[in-house]
Amino acid sequence: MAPTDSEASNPVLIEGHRPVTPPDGVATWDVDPFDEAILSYPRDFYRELRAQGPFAWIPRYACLMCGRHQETEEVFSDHTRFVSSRGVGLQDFKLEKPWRPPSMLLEADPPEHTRARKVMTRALSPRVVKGLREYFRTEADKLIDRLIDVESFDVVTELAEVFPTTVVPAAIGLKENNPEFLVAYGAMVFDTVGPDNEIRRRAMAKAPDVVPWITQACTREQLLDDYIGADVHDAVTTGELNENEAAMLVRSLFSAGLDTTIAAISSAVWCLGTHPDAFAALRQDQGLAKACFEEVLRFTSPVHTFCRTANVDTEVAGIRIEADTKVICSLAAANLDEEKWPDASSFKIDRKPIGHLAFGSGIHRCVGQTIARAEVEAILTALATRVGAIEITGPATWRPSNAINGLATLPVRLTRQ
Ligand code: OVM
Repeated sequence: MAPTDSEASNPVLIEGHRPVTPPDGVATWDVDPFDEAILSYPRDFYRELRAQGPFAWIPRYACLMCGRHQETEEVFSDHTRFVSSRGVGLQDFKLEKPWRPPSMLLEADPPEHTRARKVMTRALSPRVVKGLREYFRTEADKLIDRLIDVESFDVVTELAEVFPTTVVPAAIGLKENNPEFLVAYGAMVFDTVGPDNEIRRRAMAKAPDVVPWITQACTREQLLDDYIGADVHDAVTTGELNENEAAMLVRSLFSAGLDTTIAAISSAVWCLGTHPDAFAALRQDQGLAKACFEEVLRFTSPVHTFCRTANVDTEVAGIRIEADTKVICSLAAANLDEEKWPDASSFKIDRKPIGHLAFGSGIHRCVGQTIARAEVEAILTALATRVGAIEITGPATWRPSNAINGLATLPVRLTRQ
């Protein structure tokens, strides 16, 4: 049975079910964190958010928001007080119907989450990723070779989108790939974290075409034997999952595994293009690829925002948080917190920013991070070994998304070394 990702529904706010006044000691901040202008250039907003205190009250959405490292990590990692099963966007699944059947990983709590996570951890084990590394390296080398000495090309469409939408479906074993639909689906997943704004509606406009295709792509019949997708479906044979649940977990691979790495790869090229000395250091020592990616994650936060919902009356940093309160966690603001990272607004390739929140923290911490690392390190290594200079040839523009921080366009020229 396929997941019944049925018709998309817009959020319907049910009044009176959520605290509508700020807790004592929290400043009210009349701002829209999902405003396109803020999402396209968020750094000043992040600084103001941190300056508000541990939390700010956002009256427009009747939510708390945090962006200091300490409190963001506390909220994000405590799954007993701050649950995910009520959705990780502004919508409270207890009150409003989600646009798709909730993810068994992202939008779940223990014990359901634990059961799904166990299957996914096995399907994405170090042994599996080790087996993909050489394939990723070969594909990255081929792609970079093709792009070297091209007058100018767009990193987003010609490199960052091409690579994950080629190698990830291949690793999953998807029989009939459709990169355009996979990218469109990623936009739906992440833009529905936000309110019913233009950004969300634009992404959801493609749902009638894309959702049925994704639903089909997650079924056992569409997946080749002996690849990651079939490995997930093997959990049906062992009795750990039913068929519908296995398809839902494959859906998580498509949901979480593309938009995120597309943003990460384009941001990595942007970081190196704008910091030639960092690129020179990477060329000198390819061993820096790992550290470089960690700093790209901290500096750019491919997922900038997810929410949690307080399930009990509690307290964080001396602030009372009432049960049913949504907390918007700005992972990107936390990753730029000067209190945590000296000279936080500088990109330092050898910083080794242990404790960044780009992969989240706690029990939901990115289960695919080893595969993400293998992908990005393959691209960084290909650049370091083949390219002499990354020259940005036109304006870099950022794509306003309700949850992804990624470029819209990045024109560059790569010169052969
Ligand atoms: C999922 C999912 C979707 C988006 C992101 C994510 C970052 C997971 O459907 O399970 O993790």
